[in-house]
Amino acid sequence: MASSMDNKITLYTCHIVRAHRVYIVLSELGLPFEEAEIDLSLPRDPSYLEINPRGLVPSLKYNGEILTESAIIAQFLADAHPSHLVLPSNAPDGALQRARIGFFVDASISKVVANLMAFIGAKTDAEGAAHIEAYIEGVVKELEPLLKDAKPFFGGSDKLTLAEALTGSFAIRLLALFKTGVIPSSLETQLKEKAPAFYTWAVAVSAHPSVTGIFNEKAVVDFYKGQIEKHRSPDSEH
Ligand SMILES: N[C@@H](CCC(=O)N[C@@H](CS)C(=O)NCC(=O)O)C(=O)O
Repeated sequence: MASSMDNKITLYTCHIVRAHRVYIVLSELGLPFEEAEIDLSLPRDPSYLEINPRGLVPSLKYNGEILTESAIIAQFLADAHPSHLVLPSNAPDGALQRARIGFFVDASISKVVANLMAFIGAKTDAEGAAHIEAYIEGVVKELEPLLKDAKPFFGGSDKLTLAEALTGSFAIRLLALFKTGVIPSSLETQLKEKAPAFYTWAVAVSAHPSVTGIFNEKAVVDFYKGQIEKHRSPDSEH
């Protein structure tokens, strides 16, 4: 087991949704780290491209080793520092818990979050409304059954798990977008009615200090508002 005393951690970041995953894990593990802010509005500096040739954030330097891809970084930290986030794979039920978390995260991103992103990128309000319908269907079919035993977190846990670390940054954005009317409030009403376990889970996740820690609601809401306006504009090339 790695000790936080031995490890120097630098997170290359810009406080966006994917990097937010790594903050949640670092916060839950109580690991000290340094931040290196990457300005995504500028071309990437060659020194950053040496760290991450794709030029994306987040990246992590851990004892001199570079890791990229938010889910891989989160999993690595959880594996290197065993905790309540996830059982070791060789513990009783460890492999099974990891498979369950993996399926939940995959379904969240590919069947649910993908529809929210499509809503944001839609060219017309009608197209946007169809993606919201698909979002609700995705939650009801894919996630609601997996959250029936949440207490309030995945798998009956009273602490955040790796499932929340990898999806909480999306949940808190969803709730912020309801609250501020960027997403039609009918989505919230429908989720409460059709997917109460998901809704209750999303509220609990979004209130957790490890999830709220770096979250700047105004910046996030302004960003998505701007994206929606840009895509819906008649001059949009997208
Ligand atoms: N699959 C990558 C995606 C990372 C990613 O797309 N990051 C975005 C910010 S959310 C980025 O760096 N964008 C900069 C660019 O595309 O130039 C991960 O999960 O780490």
